[in-house]
Amino acid sequence: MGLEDQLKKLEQNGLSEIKNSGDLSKLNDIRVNLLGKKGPLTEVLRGMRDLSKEDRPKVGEFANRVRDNLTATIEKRRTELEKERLNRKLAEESIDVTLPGTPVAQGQPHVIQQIIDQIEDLFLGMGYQVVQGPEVELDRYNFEMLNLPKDHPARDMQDTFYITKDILMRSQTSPVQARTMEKHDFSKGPLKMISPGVVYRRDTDDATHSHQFHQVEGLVIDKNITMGDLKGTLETLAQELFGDRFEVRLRPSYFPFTEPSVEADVTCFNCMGKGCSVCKYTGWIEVLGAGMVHPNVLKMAGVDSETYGGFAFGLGPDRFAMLRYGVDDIRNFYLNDVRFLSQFNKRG
Ligand code: 2U9
Repeated sequence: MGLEDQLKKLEQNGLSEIKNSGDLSKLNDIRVNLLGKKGPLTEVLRGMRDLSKEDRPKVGEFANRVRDNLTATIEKRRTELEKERLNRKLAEESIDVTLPGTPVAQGQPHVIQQIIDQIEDLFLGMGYQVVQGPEVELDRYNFEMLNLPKDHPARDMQDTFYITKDILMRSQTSPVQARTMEKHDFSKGPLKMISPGVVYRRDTDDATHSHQFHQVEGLVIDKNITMGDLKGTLETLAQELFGDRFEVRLRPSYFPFTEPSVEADVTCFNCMGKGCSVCKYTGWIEVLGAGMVHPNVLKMAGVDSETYGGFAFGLGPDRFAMLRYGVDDIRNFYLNDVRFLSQFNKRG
């Protein structure tokens, strides 16, 4: 068979192989087989050496046409196959947007944090700053500066986790107020702050005691602050947390850092003051402690107690949460059982 016939046969075979190739990798194999260095076309071209000078250009031209035709046909088939592959992919991967999605479990802030957030929002709205401080504290800020010197009997009121003689786990958030008051420049205006956070006491855990719980304390220092300001502030707080119909009643009490000191009761949410088992038939529920800041506390923080004075209060969000949701064991808040905690999902 002459070279031209060989080439024709090769072309025909090649074209039919290309036409029948079902996928891109097969097509590539065909290309390598037909046109590669070891392929039949190269082989035929090599045979051109034996042709006469006159025949060579003619056969050469013919061979080039065959190669170009095969190359162009392979390219055409490749485009077709790529299009087919894309169409198949689009059909397979089409998304039915009407199908229901996979539900994603949503978390929420811890129930105690939800109460703290609500208190923060209220006080931020009244121009207070929210200040946080260290949980590992110096005895000086936790006790001394709050009018509780080393020999003070009231230190027994709260057993404390000591780390060294001078360093302890804070037993209240008051040291944050003491630190802030010490730094505050009163010539620039009053100090209005709340300090939410975790505190620690050496209590044995039971239904109403936890060695770790939360406090939110508030402090206002300015000229001419009165007990009326304190009562109004506490009423605003009670109405924010419980509702408009709630009243506040102050009873005398004692704290080393305030004088006079008071305990604040709020109308019982269960019987609205009529008397029930929740409020032990008094119509009132004790919710926080407060008072006018003791002059010693002001002096120790370097504040002129003749010119400036103020009020402070402290409350326990754990107790608030127990009252609001009827939780009878404080330990539930610290066990991190999602079955318990997910009940307080604001998103419903
Ligand atoms: C400074 C001056 C005064 C903070 C106060 C209370 C009264 C109080 C307790 C209530 C329940 C804490 O959560 S609880 O255990 N607190 O009764 N706290 S006045 O007085 C301060 C704080 C800081 C510099």
